[in-house]
Order: sequence, then structure tokens, then C-alpha cells
Amino acid sequence: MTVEDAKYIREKVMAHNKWFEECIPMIASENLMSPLAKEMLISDFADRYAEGLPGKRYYQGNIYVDQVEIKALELAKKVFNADFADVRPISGTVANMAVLFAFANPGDTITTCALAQGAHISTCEFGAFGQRSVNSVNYPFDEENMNLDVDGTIKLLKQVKPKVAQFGLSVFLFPPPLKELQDTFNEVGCLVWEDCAHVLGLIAGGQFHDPLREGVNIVSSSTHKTFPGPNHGMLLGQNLTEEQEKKLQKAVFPGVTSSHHLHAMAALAITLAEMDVYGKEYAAQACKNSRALGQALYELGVPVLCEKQGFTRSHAIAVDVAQFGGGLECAKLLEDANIICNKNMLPRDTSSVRPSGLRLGSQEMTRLGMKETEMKQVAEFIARVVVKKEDPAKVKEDVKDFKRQFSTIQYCFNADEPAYAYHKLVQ
Ligand code: DSN
Repeated sequence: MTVEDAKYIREKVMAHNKWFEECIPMIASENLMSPLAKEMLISDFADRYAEGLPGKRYYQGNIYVDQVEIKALELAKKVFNADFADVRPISGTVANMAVLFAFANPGDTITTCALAQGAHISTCEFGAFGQRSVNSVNYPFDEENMNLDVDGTIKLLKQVKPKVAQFGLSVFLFPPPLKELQDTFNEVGCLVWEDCAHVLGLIAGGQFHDPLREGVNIVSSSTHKTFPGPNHGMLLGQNLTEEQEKKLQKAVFPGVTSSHHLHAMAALAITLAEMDVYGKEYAAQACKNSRALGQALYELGVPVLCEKQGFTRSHAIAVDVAQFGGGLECAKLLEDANIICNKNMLPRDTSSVRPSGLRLGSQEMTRLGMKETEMKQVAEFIARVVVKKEDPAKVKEDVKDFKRQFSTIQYCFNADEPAYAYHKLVQ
């Protein structure tokens, strides 16, 4: 390694930053942290270790780390109205692994959604569920409504009597029918767990659903999708016994983490404080924006799933671009026009490499201050590339002009700072 290598790497990162200043970001699992939260990532917390819980550490030097973590726990419980929180999982998948370590032994049955219907990879045979050797059984899915088939799910739960009933999706258009399943959960006596990663910011803002009031005992999540925090994870709980809480804490450390990325934990604490103030307004706008985007695309001839149901109740929409060359082809063309999104499997697809869909998220555009009017503009850019097959290079120039008007992050304490202030600081 020479200094030239280091320069090369830095240049590439800076080039990426510059590029994204001129892109429309539509990946449904990404977001922008506030400048204040991002500052935490270059603090001295990034260079330190902490193991265990505040006040019971294995390292000295954690005086301020403990104070920040205690504040983060307080804020997490307040924002989500939860009676248990753990802010130490270093990602959503690690949070999922902690739940598995705590509450499932190899061979235990867990019911979950299927990958083709939008489940997260960690719940699959080749993901964390498989690594834990649990017997996972998929719920029946209602493709027309892009949600669980309630009667079939009740039947399945009664039949297999899972130890844990798990929910959560990565293409999360509508809230799971938890209220309808609550009696069955009680009858079966299973623990109810939902991976809320995609919709955590919406839940924080009182949109989508309220899992901890709808029978869910444990919420696992990453903290950087609709919730605009750092790449990190979190666990929340309701009505857990003291023994269950301790099991979960032990599964986090020493089960699946050592130190828990203290700089990210501090950034999470800042984001929780910001969401406590701005979450409601931000989440409501993100949901309005995704519906407006769905409607505009639909009117421009792009098939958007679930038209009859209003396209979505979350930040995300799913579009079927099979007739325009498929998800892979369209996502690449859009990237050439500086519109960043991902190909996605739709329920009838069998290939994740060449699926027929695209998944589009409104949350990051919302953070940058875009509203329903801008969603119409974004839909037009997409239709020019996907439907009209205009040269992406030409559309790109218009996208760049459009995006330059949206360079500050909204819904945070220092909203007057440019979104990319952190990058400018270190350039
Ligand atoms: N892979 C992420 C997504 O885009 O949905 C979830 O971890």
C-alpha cells in the first residue's frame, strides 16, 4: 500500500459523494443522516471499546459513552413507546441474530414470510435462520394485496404452533394484519417478533402501524432506512419478562457482538432525538410522496402494483417493468440517468437476478424536502427513460439540474446546513 493507493481510494469516495449530489436517490433501504448525527461518526467514540451495559463495562474510559447510551435507551423507549430497548446491535441482521440466539434453538419452528414475497435475506435458509438451523415455515401470501393471507396464516399458525411467529418485509407496502392474528398468537402461545427495518422511521412518526400495540413482543431493526440514522441496529420490546429481557441482552453481548460501534450508537441517539421532534411530519410526508409517485407513474403508463389499494401505505412502491425490458435492464438505464433504484422480485418471479420489478422509495427524497409536486417530476424522468426509451444521458442533464435544488436535509436540528456539509468538511 502506498500513499497513491490511499489517494486513489479517497478520490473515489469523493467522486461518489459528488455523483450522489446530482442523483435522485430512490433505494428504499437507504437514507441521509443529519449533519449532527454524521458528526458523531468522526468523534473519538469511533476509536473506543465498550462491552456490556452502561455502568457494567469491561473497559475503563466509558464515562461519557455510558451517559450517551443511557440517553439513547431513554429516547428509544420514548419514541417507540416501548418498555425495553437495546441500542447495541451493530446492524439489523445482527439484531435478528440476537433474537434467534435468545429465543430459538436449532430445530425450533419459526413462521416467517418468503423471500419471493419480499422477506429479508436473514430469514432464509441461506441466511441467519438457516445458520441457526431453525425450521422455518412460510406464511401464505395474497399476491393481489401484497400482504399475508389472513385466513391461511391463522390456519398455519394453529397447525405448526411455532415457538416464534416472525414478520417483516423488505418490500413492505402494507402493514401486516397483526390485529387480526392477535387471538391466534394468544391461542398458540408464541413469541411475536417483527423486523421493522424498512418502516422504522414511519413507525417513529406514527405512520404505517404500531407493532408494539398490536401484539408484537420484539421489534428488531436496522436504523438507516426510513429511520434516517446510522448504519446500525436496535431492539425494542413490550411485555417481555425480566428473564426474556436479560436473555436478549446477553444474546446481543456476548452473543453476537463485542463492542457495539459507539460512534454509530451516538449517531443513533442524535437521530432518535431528531425523530422525537420531526418524525411525525417527515413520516407523513414520506407516505404522501410514495402514493403521489405511484399515481404519477401509473398515469404515465408504468404499471405500479396495488393500484386498487392506493399503491402503498409505506414509503415504497413496487413497479412491474417486465414489458420495458425487466428490472435489471431498467435499473441500469435509470442509473445512467442518475436515478438510483434497485431491481426487485415481484411475487410471480423465480429469478432474483432477472426479476421483473423495480422497488422505489420516497424517504430520502422526502428528507431533502421534496413533496408531491416533485414526485410528479421524478415520475416523468423515470417514464422518459423506461417507457419512452429516451437517451439516459439526455435525461441525466435534467436530473442534475433538478437535484441541485434539493441539497439540504430537512426534518433535523441543523436543517440549514447543506446535506453534504460533512463531505465538504473533509474534502
Ligand atoms: N438489503 C436491504 C434492502 O435493500 O432491503 C435490507 O437489508
